[in-house]
Amino acid sequence: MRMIDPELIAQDNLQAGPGLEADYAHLAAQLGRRGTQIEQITEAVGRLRVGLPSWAVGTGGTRFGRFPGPGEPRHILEKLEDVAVIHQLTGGNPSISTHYPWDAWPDYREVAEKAAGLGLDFDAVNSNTFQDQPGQALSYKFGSLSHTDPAVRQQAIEHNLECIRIGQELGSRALTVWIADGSNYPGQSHFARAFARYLESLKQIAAGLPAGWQLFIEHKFFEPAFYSTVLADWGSSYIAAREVGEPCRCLVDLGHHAPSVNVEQIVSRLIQFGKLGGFHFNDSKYGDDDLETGSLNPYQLFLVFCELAEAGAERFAYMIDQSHNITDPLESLIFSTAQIQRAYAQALLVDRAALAEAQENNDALLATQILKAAYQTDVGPILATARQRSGGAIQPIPTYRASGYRQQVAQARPRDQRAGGGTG
Ligand SMILES: [Mn+2]
Repeated sequence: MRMIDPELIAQDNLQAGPGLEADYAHLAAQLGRRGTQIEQITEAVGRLRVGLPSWAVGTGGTRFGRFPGPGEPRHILEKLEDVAVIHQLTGGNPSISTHYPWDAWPDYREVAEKAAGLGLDFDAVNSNTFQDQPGQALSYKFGSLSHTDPAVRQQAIEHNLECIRIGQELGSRALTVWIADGSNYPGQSHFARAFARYLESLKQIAAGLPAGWQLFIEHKFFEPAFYSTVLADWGSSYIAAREVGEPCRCLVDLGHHAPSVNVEQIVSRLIQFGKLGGFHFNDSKYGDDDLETGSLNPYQLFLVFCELAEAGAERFAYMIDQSHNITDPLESLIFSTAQIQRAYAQALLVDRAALAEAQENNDALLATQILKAAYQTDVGPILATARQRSGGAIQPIPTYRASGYRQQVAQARPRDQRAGGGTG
């Protein structure tokens, strides 16, 4: 089932095609003179899978308020439709990451069948122990997996095991655990004892993983706890992943570090010691702003991809984790997907032999110029060609707007104030 008329995409591509062909040929010649085969880059971009979270297709919000947009999906089946539209246009977003209990549904076979019919599969399942649900026996006000009360910890562990069971029905192969546990005041929490309780809980969750599954953990340095968080930084995350063992890997969310932290170096460390699991992409200026990836700091995104590309980027799991407050979420996700693909293509253009030589010779200026030469190449024709070859749109946002999809779903989906999202 296709959500946007393929004829519209074909017509738009027919208009934009001749210009793209000329631009692509020009870029191919330019890269050829540098010894780079454009086709290898285009194929690699076409293979990159960028997962979308179910919570990002609704309007997010801030702690001050939320301004719902028209036609927001009201449940998981409608979220699948929105993700399918994005994938149809980009060719790069074949999977969805679901979240429980937000995406709870009476029959998960129905969800799996709907996804299969739309050509989608399931990324990591996400648990939620950062808020209390109606009817929940014990509260997470003072923590979940690291709570002082073993009964609260057990409840949080069982919720994660339930998420794994749902994931098995859907065909997921990973569980992502983000905890909000931490403290607001010095002295409130014993750092070591809280971390020990967290590790013990995590080991029990890992023991419940089916064969071949991964357990992703995601650090965050503050919020909602404002003095300390249990899994504050990449070092804590690495230690936890090592303690828990083989299936456990670290996720890096770009917004979960203090401003100016060298995220690309963190990525390098985690790769070097075998514990990078993947990414949550977004962008920020101040904190966990969850703005569109690459909207503020595309050079950082490029530098991150330089590390990923060197290690073989296709080994890792990628997902966008954003909150869209004033835009059409589908447009924001299309935009971010292209930014991610752009950073990857640019990173593949780095002359690695020349860079290694400059590094060995301590030629600082040449080394940084080599990176700039790749970053300053306009790889737009590569991205558009990869999209077109996958059946997507050369210009996905104009085609999306022309399709009238948002107007259609605004009619079909009466407003529900409860829908939406936003997580760590
Ligand atoms: Mn995240």
